[in-house]
Formats: sequence, structure tokens, C-alpha cells
Amino acid sequence: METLRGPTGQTSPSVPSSLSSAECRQVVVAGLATFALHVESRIAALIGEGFYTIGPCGEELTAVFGSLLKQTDAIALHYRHVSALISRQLSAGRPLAEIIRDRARGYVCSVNDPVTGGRHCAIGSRDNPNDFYVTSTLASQAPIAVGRALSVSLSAKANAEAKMQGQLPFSKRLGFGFDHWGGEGAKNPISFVSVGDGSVNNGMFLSAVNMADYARHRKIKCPVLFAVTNNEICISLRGHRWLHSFLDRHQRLTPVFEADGRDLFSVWEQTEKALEETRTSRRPVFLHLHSVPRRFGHAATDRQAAYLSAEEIADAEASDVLFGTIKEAVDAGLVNAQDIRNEWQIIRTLVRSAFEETAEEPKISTREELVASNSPPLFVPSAIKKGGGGKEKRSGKGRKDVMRKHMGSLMREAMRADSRVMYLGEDVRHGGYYAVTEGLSAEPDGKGGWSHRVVDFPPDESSLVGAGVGFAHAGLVPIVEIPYAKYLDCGADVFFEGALLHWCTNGREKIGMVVRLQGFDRGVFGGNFHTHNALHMPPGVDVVCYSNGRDWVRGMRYCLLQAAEAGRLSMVVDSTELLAKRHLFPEKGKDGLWLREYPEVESDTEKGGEGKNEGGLVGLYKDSPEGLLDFDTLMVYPPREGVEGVELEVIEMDGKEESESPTAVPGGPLLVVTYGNGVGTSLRARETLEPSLRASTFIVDCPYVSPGLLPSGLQKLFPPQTAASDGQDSRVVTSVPRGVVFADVCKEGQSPLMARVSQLQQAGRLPSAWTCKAACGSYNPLGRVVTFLSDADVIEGVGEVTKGQ
Ligand SMILES: Cc1ncc(C[n+]2csc(CCOP(=O)(O)OP(=O)(O)O)c2C)c(N)n1
Repeated sequence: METLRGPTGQTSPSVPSSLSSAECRQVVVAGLATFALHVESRIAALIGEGFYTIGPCGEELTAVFGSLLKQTDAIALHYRHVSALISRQLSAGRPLAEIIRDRARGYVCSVNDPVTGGRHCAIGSRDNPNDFYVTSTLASQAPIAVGRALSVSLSAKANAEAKMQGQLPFSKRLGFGFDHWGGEGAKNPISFVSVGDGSVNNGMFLSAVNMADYARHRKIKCPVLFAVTNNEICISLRGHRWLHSFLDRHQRLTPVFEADGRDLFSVWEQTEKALEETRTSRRPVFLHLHSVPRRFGHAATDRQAAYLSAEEIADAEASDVLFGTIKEAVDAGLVNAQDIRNEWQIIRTLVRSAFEETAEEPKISTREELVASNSPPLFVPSAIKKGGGGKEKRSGKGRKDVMRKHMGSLMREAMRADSRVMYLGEDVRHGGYYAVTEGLSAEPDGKGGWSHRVVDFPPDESSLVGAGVGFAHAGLVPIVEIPYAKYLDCGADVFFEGALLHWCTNGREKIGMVVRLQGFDRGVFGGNFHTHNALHMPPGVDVVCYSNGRDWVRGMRYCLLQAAEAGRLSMVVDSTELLAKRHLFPEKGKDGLWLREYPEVESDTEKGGEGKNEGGLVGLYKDSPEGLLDFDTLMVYPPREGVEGVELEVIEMDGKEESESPTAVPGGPLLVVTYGNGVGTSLRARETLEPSLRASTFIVDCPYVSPGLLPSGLQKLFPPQTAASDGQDSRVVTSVPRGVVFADVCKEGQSPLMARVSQLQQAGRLPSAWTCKAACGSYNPLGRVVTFLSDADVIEGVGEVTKGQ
């Protein structure tokens, strides 16, 4: 077996041949700037002008990473590795004064901070799309970095296919200014990610390393370099040389390069070798900088004296990496001592004036600007912009079938239209859970042509979701299937990281991806540990839950367009019960009421145009208003005299159907607002109501469940109470509802419809008679539906709101 590591503590005996004077000087300058910024950040905090003091003091030689990485490599840096970024920016030709000013903006939380716009102090940049943002949640950058590494060859292939189809390259689609990660111009790019030694214990890191090792084992290309700086301390917890033991065991699988983190020549030489190994082998590699001192504690607020002896503190303080580096460089004749002294004076002045200047800059002051940056603006397809109708309509009615068959057909349709669309999951190649993806990997010719686009991952949701985010960074449009809702809990951290990236980066990073969360509600199989009647709905994610196959197809098209054209992240939640549902009242016979026609759309080529698909998904869907279901639209099921054996008529409440004659209901209508399989439950409940109630009950399907946006359909349905009494702005319902039942399939206390209640109430739109019936606030026993929202719950809700009327 190959042994790539030298004995611990070994330093390079001589100057590495590739280290020039200019390069040495750049490392020293980046280190000095890092040190000066750190000192000034503490002064700023003391006088109340700075808000972040975590010290990159001891890690100055990570500047070498920035010097040796290519600009086309992707980086995601540990919070202490500031000098790596400074050096990288110097390599890109940015003036030092600008770099310093921008970093000072981070410390003082100025709105002009190019990384976060004043949201946090973090490493990243505005100029290079390959500098990825890293949050303060330890190691959460690691699974995403592995995802980026896995995406390189796929993205190159998909880009080539897109080009052959005459589509724009990915980078231009989402408006990135540079060649995007893994895109054209990048020769053998690698994904670089760095952490501290304590972070190695975090599940996110272990998950990332496992995925990278797994790829190596399967001979799948995964050019990721994990760099770890080891200061043998994790805030106050000592390292106990655990990292050495971890890497010793790891070396069997992955090459480990080691350098003394205080020694420039050693760090330069080993970093160069580690990069070369990653670039040429296209496999994961470790780089370990040991013996890094941690000077001046973890942060300004750290009480070092509570856990370190006075001697240890003094030792760390005396262990000045910069001083040693400069001495080594001067002795080797690489830099001139006086030059460096002068440089230090300049840097100190630049840093001081940068803080003085930027502390005066405005800070974030309104909630609105923060909320507005949760996710990129919606992409509005041209037909929806025009209000639909007219000759743009190109959708037709296809075969009637169950939801799961339509889902599979939609996947085929989208993947055929756009080479960027990838389907990632667990067990998805053979057909997946409930056979939704059956036959997909064998497409387009039945011979396995899409086996690289329908990808199975091991059952680790952190690396699966991380891969999705990494693929999205490469310009691909991943659909990430989570087999059962409960499993998203295991990948939740990466999911939340993805959700906040647009916000954190002030709109710079976009995650165009769709999570397909399988198994929500009434999945009797597996009890609570598969289906747990709760949803993660962080700001920045559009969560939708459709009630039938036709709506699912139209809604999923819309979500895919949002991912591909706007870079928005959405989550489409399926109800297991609905996947194969055919009948609404099976106890009465085979009514076929839940079979729906496939909403066909006509592609540009089929339309007989010039044979050139103008742009994948957008070319196929943009002019098909009837083929899409946007986030504002509600589906209303008006009262009928019995639904048995009759296809339910659906009225869209999105304003397009204004010509529909309003349905007058004496005494005012009763609304049941619901989503997902709550729609079928509510329709069943309505059938058992007494005739007068039945005749006035509208079932309202509101598939968009995230709290952020109040769908305009709901606003129309619930006009402001005063306006409604003037007869304003009503559509289907002509008078104020006499009562509303919110029938929620999520569990009590976590029900998204309660957020709607509060939004409507605050806007003065909620009538006084309302109730919310949710799934039971407990856990689901195996094989029983007793905890789910039931017909009886809805009936009880109707009784509550009509009592005494
Ligand atoms: C997931 C998570 N757990 C805990 C923390 C709190 N925390 C912040 S910094 C830090 C120390 C991390 O140690 P290490 O990775 O060695 O970094 P360094 O010593 O370079 O600061 C900890 C535990 C966190 N930010 N994220």
C-alpha cells in the first residue's frame, strides 16, 4: 500500500522548488492582513462596532491553499481560514485594500459586505462563483463539497448534451458571470473543503468522508480534498491526538498528506502534492496541517483561563506562525526583512482605516429586505405573465391513470426535454418506492441510457441531500427523492443549509433543486418511522403537497421551472395513500374518481417549429398555462348533488376563470381548506353532511403550504371583510363564508394551515367562525390510521363552525 505521509512533525529541509519569491511574499502578505484584521476585529467589538471575533490566529499559513488552488476549483473554507481566501483573491488580481475593506465589512456587519450583505461575518466572495459560502454550523459544508466533486463529470456530460440540443450553457442560464463550477473553462477542477480538527467528529463530516470513500470504492470520480487544520482544541475540549488516530485508520482508504502547520515550506510542499494527487487521481484525499497553535483563544468572549493553564496560554501566544514564517523566508532569501516591515505598516494602516470607514456604513434595518432575500424571485412563464388563454394554450388531455404512473411519465418528459434534470435517491434505479421511477434509468432507448442520470445513493440522507445541493451548484437540476418523510430528519442539517444559502449570500448562491419527499400521511406501512405527519418548512423553500396525479404533474413542472430558471428550492410532498388511489368511495364500488387525465403539453419540435428546442424545460412548458399549476392557484371542488361515479369538476381560483358564473349559496358558503390527501378525506366527509350543509360546502385544495407566501388564490377566496360586504373582489364565492374548517393532514402543533389562519386573521380576512382540525398530536402506530386526519374530524369541524347558526 502506498504511504504518502511523512513522520509527524517533519518539516521540509529546503525551499520547495515551486515556491518563488513572489509567491512567498503573497503568503506573508495574506497572513499579515489576516492577523491585522483579527486584532482590529477585537478592538471593534470592544467599542461596540464589531460583532465577530473568532480568531484566525495560528492558521495564517492556510494562505498557501489560496495560492495553490486554481480559480476554477471550488472552495468551502473553515471559518478560521481567512488567509486562504485573501491569498486566493490576491492571486485573482484583486487589490489588497479592497480585500481588506470587504472583510472589515463582514466584521462590522455592513450592508456592503459582498459575502452576506450584512447578515453574518463569513468567508466567501462576490467575484468568483467557485468560492462557496460556509455557515457557522460545523462541517455542514462537507457533504455539499462532496456533492460538487461528484457532479463534475456529470455536469460536463449534461452540458455537452445541452449544447448538442442547441441550449444555452448552464452558467448563462442562472445569470452567473463566470464559468460556473465544473463548467466550460475548468480543466480537471477539484472540490476543496476545509475544517478544524474538532469538526471532524461531526456527523456531517463523517457522512461526507464516507460518501467520498464509497465513491472511491465504487470507482466513481470524486475529486475532493479534505483539508484539516489541527490545533488540538475544540473551543475548550482538548484534541487528545484523536485526529491522528482518525487519519491513521483512514489512510487505508484515502491518501493522507501531512505538514507542520507552522512551517511554510512543509505546508507548501504537502499542499502541492495533495492537490496534484486529487487533480490527477480524481479521488478523495486528506491534507492534515498539524501543530497549529491557537493564539488568543477561540474568540474574544472565550474564557481561556477557565480551561488552560497560564503556561499553556503563554506558550500559544509565543508560538507566532507569522514570525517564524517571515524568519524562514528571510533566511532563505525569498523576501527582504525591510520590505516586509514596510508592508506591515501599510497593512496596519489599511486595516484601521477600513474599519473606521466601514463601521459608518449602513446596517440591515428592515425585516422586509431579509424576507425578500429568502429565495430568488419566481420565474414567471410567459403564458402565465400574459394571463393565459389564447393561442398559447397547448395542453391536451392524455391517458387516465393513477398518480404514481403520471409521476413516472412526468419524470420521463422532463428528463427528455432537459439534459440537466437528474434523479437522485435510494433504490430509485430499479423503480423506487411504489414503482414511481420504474423503467426510468433504462430510458431514453430502453437500454440504460439514463443510468448516469437516475442515481442510487447509500441510505445516508446527509450525503444524498448534499449531493443535490452540490449538483445544483454545478448547474444541474436535481430531483432528490427522500424515500420516507421521517428520513429527511437525518439529512435535515444539509437541507436547512440549502434553504438558507440564498438568504445568507444576499442572493448570490442559488439552489435550483426539487426535493421529492415521499410518504407523507396515511402511509400505514412503517408507522411513525416512515410517515410522521410533520414537515420541515424553513424560509427559502417552497413546500407543496398535491392531491391527485394531474395536479402533481402540473405542479411538479412548475417547481422544475423554478429550479431551472430561477434557482429556487422546492419540496414536493407526496401522500403514500394517493399514489395508487383509484376510487374515492371504494366501499360503494369502483367509482374511478381519483384517476386523472395526464395533462399533455406539446414540445417545440412536436409543434412543428424549427426543430430547435429553445431551452429544455422552459421551451417545453413556458407557453402552456394549462399544463402548469403555480403556487398561487387553488383548486376548488364546488358542492354537487353526490359525487358518486362523476368526475369531480374543478374550478381554478387563480383569476383566469373570471368568466365562471359565481355560485350563489344562500346563507353563505362553508369552506373546508385543505391539501394533499386531506382533499379526498374532506370530499368523503362532505358526502355524509346533511343536505343543506352539503349543498353549501366548498372543498378548497391549497397545495402551497409554506408559510412565507399567502397564495393569491386564498386572498381572493378570503377578501378583506369590509371589501367583501361591498361585493368587491369575489370570484366563486359571492358572500363572506359563514364558516371555515382548516383540515390539516399534518399533526397538531405543526400544522401549516394554522399559519394560514394567523395570516388571514392579521389581514382582517378571516370570518369569525373557523376551526382547525389537524392530525393527532402524537406518533403513528404501525398498521393503524387512528392518528391521521379522518372524515369524522372534518365533520366535527363543520359541526363546530355551524353550531348555533
Ligand atoms: C454543529 C455545531 N456544533 C457546535 C458548534 C459550536 N462550535 C463553534 S466553533 C467550535 C469549535 C470547533 O473546533 P474545530 O473544528 O477544531 O475548529 P477550530 O479549533 O479551528 O475553531 C464549536 C464546537 C457549532 N458551531 N456547530
